[in-house]
Amino acid sequence: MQIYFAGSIRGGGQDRTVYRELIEELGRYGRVLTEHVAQPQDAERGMTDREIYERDMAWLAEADAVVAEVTVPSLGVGYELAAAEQMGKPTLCLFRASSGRSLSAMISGSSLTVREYETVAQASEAIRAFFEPQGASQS
Ligand code: 6K6
Repeated sequence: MQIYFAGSIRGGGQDRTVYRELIEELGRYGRVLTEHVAQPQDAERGMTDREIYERDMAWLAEADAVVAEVTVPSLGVGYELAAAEQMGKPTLCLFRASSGRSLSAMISGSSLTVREYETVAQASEAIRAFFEPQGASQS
């Protein structure tokens, strides 16, 4: 399972710690192609914007599933989500309502799966339900 994680970079990096925790959780279900989203200073080293775009779109095309943290609004994440929807990728959007922000209707009104969470434990449960829809009751 190859997982494309999307989260705001130039849109604002204030949720980077949350991204790191979500990426760690996603690692239980497959290989996360975009771990750099939590460490963008490493990602940008020596790469032009064109190279970043082409690499990320190639990874998106390769991915079996997409998980996006959408609390901090980001043009890049919105673009990736639209592309993922066009490509028919199973996609989960995670949103923290306690942020006081309103999620764009272009995301909440789309056919993408959107789940609200407050704690990382709740996000982990939403991720589990996304990857194991039959329920992991056989513990
Ligand atoms: C790093 C720091 C400032 O600019 C960068 C550029 N580096 C990027 N490296 C990797 N992926 C990127 C980069 N910029 C954007 N992306 C992709 O777009 C990621 O996959 C994110 O999910 C998304 C973030 O978009 P913005 O618009 O918030 O940057």
